[in-house]
Amino acid sequence: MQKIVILTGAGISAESGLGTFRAEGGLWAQHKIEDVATPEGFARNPKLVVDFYNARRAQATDAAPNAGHLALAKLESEFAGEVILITQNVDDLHEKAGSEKVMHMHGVLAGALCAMCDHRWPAPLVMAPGDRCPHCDQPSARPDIVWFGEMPYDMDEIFDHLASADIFASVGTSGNVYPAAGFVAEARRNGADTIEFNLEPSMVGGQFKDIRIGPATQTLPVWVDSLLAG
Ligand code: BJW
Repeated sequence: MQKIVILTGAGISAESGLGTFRAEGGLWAQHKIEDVATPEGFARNPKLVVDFYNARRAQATDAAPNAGHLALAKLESEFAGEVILITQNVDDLHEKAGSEKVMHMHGVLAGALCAMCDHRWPAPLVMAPGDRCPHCDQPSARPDIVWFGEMPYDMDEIFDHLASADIFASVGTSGNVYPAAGFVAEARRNGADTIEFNLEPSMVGGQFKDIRIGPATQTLPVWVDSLLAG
């Protein structure tokens, strides 16, 4: 049975109106990474960080999946082999499109995490600094987001999938952030065919066997239809 492992990044949600990070005018042009995407930034100014994620949670709640998300959901439901979807995105547009098994390696906007006991629970639409953990009752709730210097989720499972992938596809990610940027090398080492979908070659674009340049809403449906046609 063929196994396809797909990694998505902010680019797949761009055409749904959610901002990417490193584009001109993107999220990192508006906010300093070290202020809003590190545990140290959260310790310094929890309100700034909680407000940043409250705003993004509200925006994601209103967003709808696009043809790229829908194509990947169709692949999962119709492909005769196995499809593994790993996303760096914290929005839920893959789920809204109908994908059933999504690994959110950088966490989810819809989640809260206790900084004391690691308990995880559904976040309210608006979190506040000092919200209490329902498990240990400490005022230590934070967004369930993987910040720089923290270990992404599901890494053992992800590396197992990369070791047995026949095809590895990367969609809409700049290849700036590890460990995700290293997945193509890992998949290649294990013999997978590799393909990148992006508006331009990413930082690790040279490592892919094939590159499809263009908006994911256009390139993904074509690729999925060709895979389903056998
Ligand atoms: C389109 C499109 C369209 C636009 N169609 N395409 C030195 C060397 C190596 C590593 C390190 C190092 N120093 C530190 C590190 C580790 C660090 C790291 O990588 N730092 C780099 C800056 C160098 N990484 C970590 O700390 C990670 N943890 C870790 O490494 O733990 C230890 C470990 C060891 C061994 C194994 C495993 C782990 C944690 C990283 C956490 C990242 N968190 C963030 C923020 C939280 C989530 C959130 O707020 O949403 O995650 S950062 C941010 O970047 C976010 C994203 O998920 C991530 C990736 O961004 P992405 O998705 O690639 O977006 P962009 O904007 O960069 O790119 C968009 C792309 O789409 C572009 O290419 C466009 O062209 C394209 N595009 N429209 C198709 N329509």
